[in-house]
Amino acid sequence: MFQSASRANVSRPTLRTVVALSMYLWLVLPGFAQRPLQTLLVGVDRRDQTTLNGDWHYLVDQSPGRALYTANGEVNDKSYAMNDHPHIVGSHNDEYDFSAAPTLKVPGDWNTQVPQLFNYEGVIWYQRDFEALPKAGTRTFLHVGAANYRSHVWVNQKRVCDHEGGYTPFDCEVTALLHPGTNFVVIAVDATRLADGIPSVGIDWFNYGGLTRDVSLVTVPRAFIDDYDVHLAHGPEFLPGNTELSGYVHVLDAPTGTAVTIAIPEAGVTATVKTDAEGNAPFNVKATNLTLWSPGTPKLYKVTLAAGEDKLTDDIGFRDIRVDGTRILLNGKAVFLQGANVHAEAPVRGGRVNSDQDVATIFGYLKEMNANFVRLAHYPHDERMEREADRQGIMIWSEIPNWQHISFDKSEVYAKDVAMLHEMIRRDRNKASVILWSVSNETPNNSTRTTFLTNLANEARTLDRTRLITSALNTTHIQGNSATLPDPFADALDVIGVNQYIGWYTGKPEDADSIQWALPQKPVIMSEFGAEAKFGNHGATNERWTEEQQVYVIQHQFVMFKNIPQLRGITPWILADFRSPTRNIPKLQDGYNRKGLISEDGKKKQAFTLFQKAYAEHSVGKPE
Ligand code: GCB
Repeated sequence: MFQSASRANVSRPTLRTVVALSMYLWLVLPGFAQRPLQTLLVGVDRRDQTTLNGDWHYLVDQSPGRALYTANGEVNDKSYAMNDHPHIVGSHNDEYDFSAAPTLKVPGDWNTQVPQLFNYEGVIWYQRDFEALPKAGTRTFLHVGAANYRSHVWVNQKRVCDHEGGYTPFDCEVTALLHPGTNFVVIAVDATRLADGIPSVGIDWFNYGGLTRDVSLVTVPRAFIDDYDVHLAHGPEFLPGNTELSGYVHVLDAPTGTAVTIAIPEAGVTATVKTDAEGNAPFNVKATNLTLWSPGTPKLYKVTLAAGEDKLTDDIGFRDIRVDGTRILLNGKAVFLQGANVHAEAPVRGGRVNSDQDVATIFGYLKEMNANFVRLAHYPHDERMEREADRQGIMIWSEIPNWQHISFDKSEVYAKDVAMLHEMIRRDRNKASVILWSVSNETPNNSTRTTFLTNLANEARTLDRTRLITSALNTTHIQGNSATLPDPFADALDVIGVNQYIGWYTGKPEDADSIQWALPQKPVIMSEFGAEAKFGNHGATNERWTEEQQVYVIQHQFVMFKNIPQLRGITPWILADFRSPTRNIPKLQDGYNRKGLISEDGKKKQAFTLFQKAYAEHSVGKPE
């Protein structure tokens, strides 16, 4: 999240400066959110890139980060980042040799590539050479899809950026540092969990470390399109037949008045607008014959944006999502979200999701299950997920990793959250599939948290007025057969997510049948529920860890759901069993959270079929 420098030749603002700036902007200028804190390229996968995926040499930085951090915790610029060749007189390096070091595949977590690194949560240094032929009049960025959790990047011995946050992309400008021929990049990735990190130290998923997503070089003209937003105009109400598209194209470092063209040939759109003094070119255009995006018709249009020497084409769908009372309306029609939670862990292969194949496996399951919705838990996933959802017509809940206990009392944590929110929204705001931005999961109900998250929800709203804001809450109060949600943070949300595990963590499965929920008059998604079962473990419905009991718990949840009038969607926890080091019951868990409808090796439990049938029959919830 924190890019302390995106330009190699610009002095690096300190973390404190960025934090102070965010806090200032948060307090003084609530509408500042239109522009990000630092350069972050949008639509990178739509540009010509030089991939840096493949084999990178690596060194494990022992105990922990001995080479990376100085005694007072600063990043050491004179360490392995120098990539000095050993044993050369004057190099003072008898300690390391990247060229002889083993390699890791990028993208990829280190944990599942090297057995000795399976539980490693410290610093690893990555290095690779690359060829460059810099062209006059262009700029080059090093793009990192995600690296967990903190990254420090050097190109040809100069630090080009630092970033905090394991699930969002960052770009470091390297233009001034490249020379024709062989160059090199060193990235130190630190997977250490931080009390003031997002997420914080205690998580119920696997803390995969490393350069977990694609890495590439992106070359653009001097003035270039770094950000854009093309969406169906979003007025106070949905107007059937509305074909007005609006948004902006931002051209970085363009002179005022630079012409920007927006062309959508299939929708009869060609428009030219001009940039303002900030490089921003807002637009409003009428399309003809627009087919709106929906799960039934996931129509995407080729949208070509051009400014000066820059040009790119994206595939964008247009749709309207809003709340009306307790209903969620997609293109003016009430929808019920039939989904599942998904962690970014590749079923069958194991490890962090990073390829088309991993994504195809997950979407194969969702489609087979008859889902129209997915909650991407608990952090932004690989961009391929949103691309595939756009193509396949699956709606998305996307979340930043404010998971349970976060240091809500610290302004620097708020600043990290704001940056992370920007990165998530900026990357995916042109994906029709994303309908919900979630700002948290299961946070404690106190005023510090409520103020923090309310501000964050408002920040998300300022950034993107065309989507709904949600959070998963578990601050329910269940007594006898009455259940309430006395959580003031619900007031800040458009859609309320409720996590509850009646029949597994609390009470008996049958308790659910008679529970009456008194919930705010807003749309509600039952965002987590379920029970653990080991695939192939059979027994009575009251026997824990059996597939039969998992089904039984869910069947009683279904009874309860019929009694929640404002229920507008469900996402069982979770599509597939996933690694969680805290789940340690031998033979049953063995390091896995077993609430999956599918085992980690792709075997479907009985509960999968239960959802598949219920979703085919639309029997769980009905739009009004
Ligand atoms: C939850 C959390 C989720 C856990 C799940 C569980 O409430 O949101 O991250 O994995 O429960 O299995 O306990």
